[in-house]
Amino acid sequence: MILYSTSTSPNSVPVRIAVTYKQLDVMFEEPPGGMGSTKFHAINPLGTIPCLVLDDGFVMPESVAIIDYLDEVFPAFPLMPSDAKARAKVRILQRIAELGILNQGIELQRLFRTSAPDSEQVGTRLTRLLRGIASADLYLRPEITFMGGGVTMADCHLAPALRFVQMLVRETDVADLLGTRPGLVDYIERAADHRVLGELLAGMGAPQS
Ligand SMILES: N[C@@H](CCC(=O)N[C@@H](CS)C(=O)NCC(=O)O)C(=O)O
Repeated sequence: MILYSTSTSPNSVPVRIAVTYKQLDVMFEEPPGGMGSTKFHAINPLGTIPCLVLDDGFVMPESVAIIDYLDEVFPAFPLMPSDAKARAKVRILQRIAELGILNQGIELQRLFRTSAPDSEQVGTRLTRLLRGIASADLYLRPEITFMGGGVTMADCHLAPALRFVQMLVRETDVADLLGTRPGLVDYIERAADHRVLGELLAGMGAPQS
């Protein structure tokens, strides 16, 4: 299998975490010709990374679908708990991290990188991001993360999403969005020391100093 991805892409890192933690035989490759290239679009018409290409040639985009697939097909080092309610808790945290934190953070970064960011749009994204952060704080429980034992699907998305927020805070003059959330700060600091999570978070870039 080939995983088209990069070490700095916050949507790719969740899948790289899953692959590394589960010790799978997957090659990490950058998109041939670069992200927007015709060559890569011929492989994945969505044009997005991560994108897993199976040995039979099937092309699988979307980080959540890829991680789900890998965890189902390769059961060793499971990313999901066996209890149904615990699984629901993991999925909630994963979705909050992806949709409520990372996606909002990426849009905010895009706005800040324009010459004159639209303040209304910035306000909307910031509000959504703060809601995502508050929700993650609410739903974070050690037992559904690496802190309770093995890495879970929640960690795959939450750790990179929080690292992305730390980097966003560093590169913009936005307030320290995690500063009032000691539980989340503790989580990301411990993740940075974790054997698998730490290495892949380091590849994304340095945290807020
Ligand atoms: N929902 C997708 C998002 C993928 C995504 O947007 N990836 C970014 C890189 S971090 C990308 O490929 N951007 C290029 C584009 O959208 O054309 C996932 O989780 O895989």
